[in-house]
Amino acid sequence: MSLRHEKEKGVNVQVLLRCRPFSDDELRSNAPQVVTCNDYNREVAVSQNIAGKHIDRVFTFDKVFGPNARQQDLYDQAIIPIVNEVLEGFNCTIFAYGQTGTGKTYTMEGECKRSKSGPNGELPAEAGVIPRAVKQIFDTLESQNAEYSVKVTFLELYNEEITDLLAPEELSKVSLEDKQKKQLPLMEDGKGGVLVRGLEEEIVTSASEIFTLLERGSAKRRTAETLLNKQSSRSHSLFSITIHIKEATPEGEELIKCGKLNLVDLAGSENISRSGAREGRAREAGEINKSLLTLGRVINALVEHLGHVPYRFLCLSCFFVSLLRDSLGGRTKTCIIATVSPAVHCLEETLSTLDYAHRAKHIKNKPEVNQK
Ligand code: ADP
Ligand code: ZZD
Repeated sequence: MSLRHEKEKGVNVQVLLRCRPFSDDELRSNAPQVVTCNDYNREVAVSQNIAGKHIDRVFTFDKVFGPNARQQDLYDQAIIPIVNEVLEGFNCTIFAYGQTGTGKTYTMEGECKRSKSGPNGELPAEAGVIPRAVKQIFDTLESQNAEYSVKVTFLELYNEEITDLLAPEELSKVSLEDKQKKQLPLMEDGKGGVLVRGLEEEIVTSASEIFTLLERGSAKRRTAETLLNKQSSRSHSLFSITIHIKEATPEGEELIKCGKLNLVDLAGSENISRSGAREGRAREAGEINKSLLTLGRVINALVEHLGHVPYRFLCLSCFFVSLLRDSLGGRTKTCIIATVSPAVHCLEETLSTLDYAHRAKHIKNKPEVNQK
């Protein structure tokens, strides 16, 4: 599609589906398989037997990654082009959406069971989107003859609270009474968005520096989870990387392009309320994750073209809302990676994830390059 066309018509949110392999436990218990992926045809089939009747539902997505797809396959086929657009000066957001235990964190972060990286600075095979994107960005910038700067932030949202995972202070000092004080203040950025004041924005000069920060961030998250008794399935995490590139136009003028990549690992989708009844119960229990509730409502409203999109619904964390606002129907290019399990015991959540993800395909954004 031509750039002008994109600007006028908007581009759809890109929706990918990834199904994880059976876990060892599921294999041991001979869990029946209900999800079948056809990566080539971009189709996912869910089959179930109800009262002796066999029912098949088939969904088509922009891309489908079955249980055999490796981290590198997903990255090469779906993420490389997005990161290239960030390097061209677009804002892009990638969300991982799905039930807890289906591979959101595996997809976004990955795992490094043994060494942090292979020889020659190569990433481990299990590295996810975040480390691969960082590597692609620095490899590209270092091969170009341009001046650049790179900044990263890494934060976590739990209920209405933001934790800065890069802030240097000792987490052992964080106590429950201190928690209030550690909340980051939010302020308007004057452009309709919201900024987190006091958020640690680390300027980094190499990929290896980012890995040190990631290590700090994930250690900090683990400590916070234990100390504050958090349920990680209820928190969202956001890693973002902002790039400024100074270029000279053929006329010798200076041009600054600014691209930003947001990588969001959403809380488990099973926490999203879909029926009023369930919401009522959750509210009684006083445990609604407001941000999550709203993501579902935002998707619904956008898909149904309701005049009023409830971004501010329930006065949830403004920062996350402003990210959603821009990523679902705004100026950002957005990709949703929906994750599911192949096993029968997840069937209900799998169908709900597939339905939501399928609906999100209709959301359109109007991406614009940021340049001065
Ligand atoms: P979530 O973040 O959605 O709760 P995780 O990323 O923690 O889920 O994944 C749950 C488990 O499944 C982990 O042990 C992870 O290693 C494994 N897993 C998830 N996706 C894959 C995959 N595509 N290939 C291999 N293992 C996976
Ligand atoms: N998923 C792991 C972290 C966790 O939950 O702790 S894996 C990647 C992105 C953001 C944060 C951490 C990582 C991760 C890592 C693990 C340990 C120390 C540093 C970073 C990782 C995995 C593979 C390649 C690079 C980084």
